[in-house]
Amino acid sequence: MKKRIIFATGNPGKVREIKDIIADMGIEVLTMREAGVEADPDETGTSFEENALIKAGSVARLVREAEKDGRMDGEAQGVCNIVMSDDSGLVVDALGGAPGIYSARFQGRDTSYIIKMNYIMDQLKDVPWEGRTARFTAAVAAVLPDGTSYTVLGHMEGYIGYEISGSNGFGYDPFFYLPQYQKTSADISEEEKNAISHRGKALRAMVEKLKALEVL
Ligand code: ITT
Repeated sequence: MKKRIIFATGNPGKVREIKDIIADMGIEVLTMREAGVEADPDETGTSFEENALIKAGSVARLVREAEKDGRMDGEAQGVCNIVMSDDSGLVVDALGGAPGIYSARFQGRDTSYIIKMNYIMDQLKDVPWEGRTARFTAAVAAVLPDGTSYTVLGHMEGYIGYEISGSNGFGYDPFFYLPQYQKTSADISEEEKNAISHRGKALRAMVEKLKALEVL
C-alpha cells in the first residue's frame, strides 16, 4: 500500500525544512492544508513530546474522519496516511530553559522575532560566552492509522550570539551561533542547517524507526 505523511503544522518555515528533509528520503509529504484538514489545538502539554502528540493526534482524528467519509484524496486507492507533527523551541541554559515549549508564544505570538531575540540578548547581557549555551529541540510525533503513536527528540547545540545575523531559516535562527561554522543558523544554507538541525535529526530518526517497524 502506498504510504504518505501528512504533516500537522501551520508554520511555513517548518514546512519548507520538513519537505526538503523528507524529499531526500523518497517519501511523499503533504501539509495538513494540502490534505484538506486543518487543526490548531491548544498546546497544553508540559513537554515538547506531549505537545507534538497533541498536534499529531488532533490532525489524525480529522484525517480518519475524512477517510471514513471518503473525503480524503487517494483513499479510494488505499493510501496509508501517517500523521506527523513537530513541536520545537529554543532552550536557553542561562534562562533556566526558557523560552522552551513557549518559544512561539514568548513575549506574545505576534511579536516580531527581532523583539523576541533582543529581549533574550538583553537578559543575557552580563552572561559570559561560556554561559550563553543554548539548544534548539524538536519532538517529532507520528500517529499511525491504527492509533499507535511514537515520539523522537532531536537537538542542535549552539550559543546565544551578541547580534542578529542572516536571513535563512526562520524564528530564532538569526542569533543562534554555531561554533563549528562561526555563523548563525540563519547564515548557513538551508541544506547545511537541515543536515545538523534538531528537526533534521528528529525527522530522520522517526523515518528510520518507522522503516524498521515496516510501517514506512
Ligand atoms: P505549529 O505548531 O503549527 O507546528 P508553531 O510555530 O506554533 O507551529 P511550535 O509551537 O512548535 O510551532 O513553536 C516552535 C517555535 O520555536 C517556532 O515558532 C520558533 O519560534 C522556534 N523554533 C523552532 N525551531 C526553530 C528553528 O529551526 N529555527 C528557529 N526557530 C525555531
